[in-house]
Amino acid sequence: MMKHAWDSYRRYAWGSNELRPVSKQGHSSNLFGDIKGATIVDALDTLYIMEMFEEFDAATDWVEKNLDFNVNAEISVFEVNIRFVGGLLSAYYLSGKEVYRRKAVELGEKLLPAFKTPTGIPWALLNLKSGIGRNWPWASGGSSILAEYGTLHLEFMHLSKLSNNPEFAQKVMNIRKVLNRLDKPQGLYPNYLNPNSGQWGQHHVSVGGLGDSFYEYLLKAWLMSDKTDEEGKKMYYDALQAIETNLMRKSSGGLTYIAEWKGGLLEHKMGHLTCFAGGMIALGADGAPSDKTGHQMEQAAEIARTCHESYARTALKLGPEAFRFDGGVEAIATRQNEKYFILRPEVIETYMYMWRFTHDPKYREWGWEAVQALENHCKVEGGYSGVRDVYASTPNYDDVQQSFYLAETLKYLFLLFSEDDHLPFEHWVFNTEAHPLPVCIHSCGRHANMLTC
Ligand code: DMJ
Repeated sequence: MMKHAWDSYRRYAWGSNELRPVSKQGHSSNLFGDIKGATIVDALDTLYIMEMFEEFDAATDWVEKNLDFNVNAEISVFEVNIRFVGGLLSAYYLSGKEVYRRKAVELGEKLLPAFKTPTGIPWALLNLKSGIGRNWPWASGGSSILAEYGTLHLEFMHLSKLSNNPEFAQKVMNIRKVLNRLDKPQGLYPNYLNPNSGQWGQHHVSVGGLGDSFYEYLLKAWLMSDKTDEEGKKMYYDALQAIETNLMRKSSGGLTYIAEWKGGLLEHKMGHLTCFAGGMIALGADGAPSDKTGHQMEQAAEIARTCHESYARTALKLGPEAFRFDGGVEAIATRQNEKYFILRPEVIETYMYMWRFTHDPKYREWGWEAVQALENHCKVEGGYSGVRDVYASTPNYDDVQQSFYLAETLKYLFLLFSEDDHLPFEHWVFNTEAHPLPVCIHSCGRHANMLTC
């Protein structure tokens, strides 16, 4: 699958950000401004892990000659960080090639002006040439987004380590300081925070879009620090407790789901993005306070089951973007604009974590069902495409092969069917784009054929 996705990109869209697999041409979203090659950088570590070294070398050659951050264009700080900085860091730690360290630090430095706000909470958007930032025009009261400013921590800690420049780490530690000074409604973190006033915007809370990877990075910051970052640990387990109390519910049919919270009212909807939480809760269960390990493993397994149901209840056996638990339905999308599937990884990601922690064969069976569905309904001659309606009996292609399909979906599938000592969790944490970063950032050295700690 990786070979087909990569060869198709190489043949039809080399150097573009993404591939249009049906029309067989390049595709670029405005998330990356004029930066090019998102698929190449996002796929580097997957190629390496799958031992596709010829392809990895071609990608390295492209990065050396063509990857250029001197662009007069606005980028998404979050997307560029998780895909480009994260991808370059992993490529460096896996291969030891200096070019990746240099490019990661160069790009990190270009992102620093985003933090020039009265609170130090970064802007969502940044012009890489002028250093002028702003927020998404649609965000409540000019706010920055929790899942965006809260998903820089892992990469920025490594940037400080690799550059000997403490500024990166200071910037992300300050974000925590701002958050810890604020009152949290019911212990929850609203998705919107104004970077000028340091006050929350609308009280919307989500473990899916706009919130998701903030929670993931609290847990992983603690794990990546070799369990020395007590602040990250506390923030994660406190937040998870508030989520359990206020957002987690069980349907009458017995499916556990995580709803969205709007000023105290629940919207009984769960996004595909939220399905990553099964893996996150499993990953954190071992360190859970007050004998909650078993309870959290059960929650993780229940979320995995619910997300599997969201796939099983469709015609194509692929999950919708969001599914509901109201109006007489369970784990089914009811709105036309929530029926699409864009090759997202979160459900397979959760299967992979659950497999590693339980070795229950059902997780590999569910992963294999997803492989077959991808092969039957998303594979086209020119790569893999998302589909517009998972309930329609034949696929209507969206004609985009997302870069995260190569970075995440295919990597998590590969790891689901690999031995546990392949990137073991004691030594590696995955950033939110599935780029592995070594644990123990205090002293990274070269070990076996990989840079680790
Ligand atoms: C990826 O870019 C990351 O996983 C992010 O955290 C959420 N969205 C996509 C995949 O769905």
